[in-house]
Amino acid sequence: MNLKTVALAGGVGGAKLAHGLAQILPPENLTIIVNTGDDFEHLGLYISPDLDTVCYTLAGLANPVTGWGRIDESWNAAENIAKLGGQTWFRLGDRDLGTHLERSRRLQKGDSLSSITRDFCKVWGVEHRIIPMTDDPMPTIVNTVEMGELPFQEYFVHQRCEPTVKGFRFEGAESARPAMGVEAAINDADAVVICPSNPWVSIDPILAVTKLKSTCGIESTSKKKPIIALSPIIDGEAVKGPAAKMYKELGIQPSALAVAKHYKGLLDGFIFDQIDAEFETEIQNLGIKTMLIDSLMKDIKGRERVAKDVLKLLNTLL
Ligand code: FO1
Repeated sequence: MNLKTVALAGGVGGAKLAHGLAQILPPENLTIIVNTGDDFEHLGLYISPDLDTVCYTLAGLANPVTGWGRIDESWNAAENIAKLGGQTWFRLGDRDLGTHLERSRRLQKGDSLSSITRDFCKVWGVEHRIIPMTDDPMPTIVNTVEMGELPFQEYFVHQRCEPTVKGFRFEGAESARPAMGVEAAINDADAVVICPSNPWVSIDPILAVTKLKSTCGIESTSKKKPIIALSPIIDGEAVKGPAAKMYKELGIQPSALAVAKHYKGLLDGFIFDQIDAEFETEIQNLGIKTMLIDSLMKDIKGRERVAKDVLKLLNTLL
């Protein structure tokens, strides 16, 4: 059962499966590559929401209600910023601010995002490797009907995902290099797991980092390592976030089938919720091995259960 696995993850949904995998795989057998397309500069600080969500989740420090930010948070700084007329649409708690202050300080003195993440994980007691997809800037830009191009957090938080999306751009993708350790982790892995994150704005950026697709053996002729994905869409809806709304706005009916097609050509296996059994034959006809499960991860037990299902499917593909 001890497969060397690389997991590709974005925010809250991806962090849940990564947390489940970290419960059953030892640190030397699980590396999590995280989207940094949501990163942005705010209040003069460099903020990396998906990295923090994955790190906090594996450290047991994540706010269990929102999935992002810290548990046991206080909001004194934010209250003071509001009184002073500053921006508080992006909710930054006092403990979370400490992370952004120290990360920003170290980035300014020239440390890489991946080295900072490694050091923070040590302090937070996270033994599994969590690596940003790249140490280079690669901000996701959301093109919308009503407001044109928006930086990701402006669309996602400030505009509450209300604008109609027309497309996405990953600025700097052509020159962004995989962060230290990313390619080696994928090369050494027995399998790759695409976590149930938003395919458009959490997983596609990771796959857009130069060479990552070929490193996954997706385009090269070398023996392809099995790649599987867990659907973030259940019964036509996203468990959390705008993924289903994005599919609709891009003219695609949101479903587990739409997600399987989204990753066309990459997948050897696909896990989706039993409520979507009607799509099984069509997904199998894409040449993909399927597994139907109860894919909702309501608590740590659920995360572990789904992670075990992922490894079970992977084992049939090796
Ligand atoms: N999401 C929100 O919807 N509102 C917020 O105020 C907010 C603050 C925030 C602070 C730190 C952090 O790491 C994440 C935060 N998020 C917030 C979530 C974040 O926008 C998303 O998790 C990702 O960027 C998309 O997965």
